Amino acid sequence: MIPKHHWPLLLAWAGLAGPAPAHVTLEQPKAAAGSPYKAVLRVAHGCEGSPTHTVTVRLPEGFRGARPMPKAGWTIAIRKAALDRPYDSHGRSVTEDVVEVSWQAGSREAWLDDAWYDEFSVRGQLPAQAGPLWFKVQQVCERGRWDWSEVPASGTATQGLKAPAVLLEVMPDAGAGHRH
Ligand SMILES: [Cu+2]
Repeated sequence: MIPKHHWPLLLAWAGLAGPAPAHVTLEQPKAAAGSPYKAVLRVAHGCEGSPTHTVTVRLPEGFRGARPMPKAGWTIAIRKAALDRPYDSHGRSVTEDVVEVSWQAGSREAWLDDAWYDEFSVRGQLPAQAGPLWFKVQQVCERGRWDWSEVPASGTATQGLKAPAVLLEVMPDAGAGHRH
């Protein structure tokens, strides 16, 4: 028995011609505006057979207060930047925020083999406004790299893009507010 909420996904797969694009995907590609969200990025393969040792995510504007989840064997680096539009959190003005998170394998043993998949998680607060958010992911391998950074000129369809950025659809939420 397949859970009901998986049906649209199966239908989407059935409609694809040729091999399914695995790439880098989000475990939950839709979430409610104004809610906390754990972005679980799934890296499904390496670079033409080569293992992955570094994954860097550029967070979309509006994804606030990001906190990466540690991974055994990997070290985390965070890059912060000043915000064009500061915001309030718990009564304090936030003027800079995390804009990029990077995981780097600490040793060869931790490398992600091309035949395996792994997950990289970062939690944050979604904007109150609905709309598409794009996570741009750089995947560096022993040989070669992927820049999952292509965004369609309009709309959210990524068909035909060789290395699409990872789309999160932020859906309107009637009861939106600041939650934890
Ligand atoms: Cu792929």
